[in-house]
Amino acid sequence: MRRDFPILSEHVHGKPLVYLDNGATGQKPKQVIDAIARYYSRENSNIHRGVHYLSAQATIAYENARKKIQKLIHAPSDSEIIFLRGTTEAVNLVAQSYGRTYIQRDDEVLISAMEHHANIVPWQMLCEQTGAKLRVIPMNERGELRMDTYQTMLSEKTKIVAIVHVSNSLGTINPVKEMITLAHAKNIPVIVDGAQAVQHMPVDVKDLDCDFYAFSGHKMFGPTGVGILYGKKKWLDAMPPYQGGGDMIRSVTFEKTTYNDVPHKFEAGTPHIAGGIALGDTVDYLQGIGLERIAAYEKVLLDYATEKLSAVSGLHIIGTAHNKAGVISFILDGVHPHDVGTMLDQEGIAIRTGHHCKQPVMQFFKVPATSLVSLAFYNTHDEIDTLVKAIHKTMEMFR
Ligand code: 7TS
Repeated sequence: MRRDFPILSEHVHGKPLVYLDNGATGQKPKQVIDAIARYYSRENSNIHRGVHYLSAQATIAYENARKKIQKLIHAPSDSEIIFLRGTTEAVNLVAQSYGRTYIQRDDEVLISAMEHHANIVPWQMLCEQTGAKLRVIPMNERGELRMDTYQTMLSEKTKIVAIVHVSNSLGTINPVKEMITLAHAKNIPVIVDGAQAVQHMPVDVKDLDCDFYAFSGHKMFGPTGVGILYGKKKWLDAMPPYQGGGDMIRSVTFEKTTYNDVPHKFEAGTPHIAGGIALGDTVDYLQGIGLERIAAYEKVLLDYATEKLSAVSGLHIIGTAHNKAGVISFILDGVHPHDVGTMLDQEGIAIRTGHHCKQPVMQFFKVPATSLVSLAFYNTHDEIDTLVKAIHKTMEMFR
């Protein structure tokens, strides 16, 4: 499978690339790269307009991709799949469209202590606009949400729960299904940030029963600039448009505009057509491998990496949840994470260093930053060995 990814044969600073920054973005298989080239070479045309051949072909391809994404996450209908720019735009859409309609002064929005900035700031903005309050579900020192406290925080004031499925900085897999059941018992809708989940494990929105589910194409080995919001039709029908423009209307006069049906009501303007189509090819690719298989392999690799890294004296892993995805955040005694990143880069190893768009998580663990390894199914045991060797070399340099 590694041969499907042209970039994995690249060299960096004369060393074979070891790409361990998959949380930031995934690499692209040639099937996806070819899909983009094919679209621009042979199919390029605007969609949902024009009766000419190319426009009809592009529309069919785009709508087929929507159906593939629907099937990937087991959504009941393709009208519940909205093409957007990514997770960030999906959360902003729900915060503004649902939030401005249903959330008022003194209501509460519940998020968790391990959210990415993309699932914090849009809610903070909404709270500033409406006078609602942002409340934060705490976590323990392993990086697991405090479920007992969560239950006590759910009240008639709570108007939405926004939680991350898999944490990008700790790797924690949250018990989202249980959290959704608890919220629904009080009629509270839930949005799940699935940016770090869909590429690593099977996701079934019907089984989870979430009201909204957001994810990004680029993190699942697809193109940048395209992502998905799944929303239950009952909510999408009830919510006002997020942006106005072409494609989202049924009729326009200067006096009154009527809106298109979902999902088009939320898709104003010309979308990232090539990206959407290629995201369909990405889904084909992932399903060709099988997400169960991916999850099982990544678990083996995570256990191996955890064991090897834990054995390095002076290395401390941050985030040790029982149920974890392939993410390892760590600090090295006496070496700033930025220096770790720079030293590893010299060895051809790409990791993330910094606060990972999760400053509150770093504040909780009282560290300014960490080094972060995030795995994908194309990573190997040999690559973990190369990483561990480079970390030893780094520690010797700074001794
Ligand atoms: N939610 C989570 C859990 C994420 O990890 C990210 C991006 C986002 C939302 C935002 O996604 P976007 O595609 O809209 O930008 N996470 C990371 C990361 O871990 N390193 O760089 C970006």
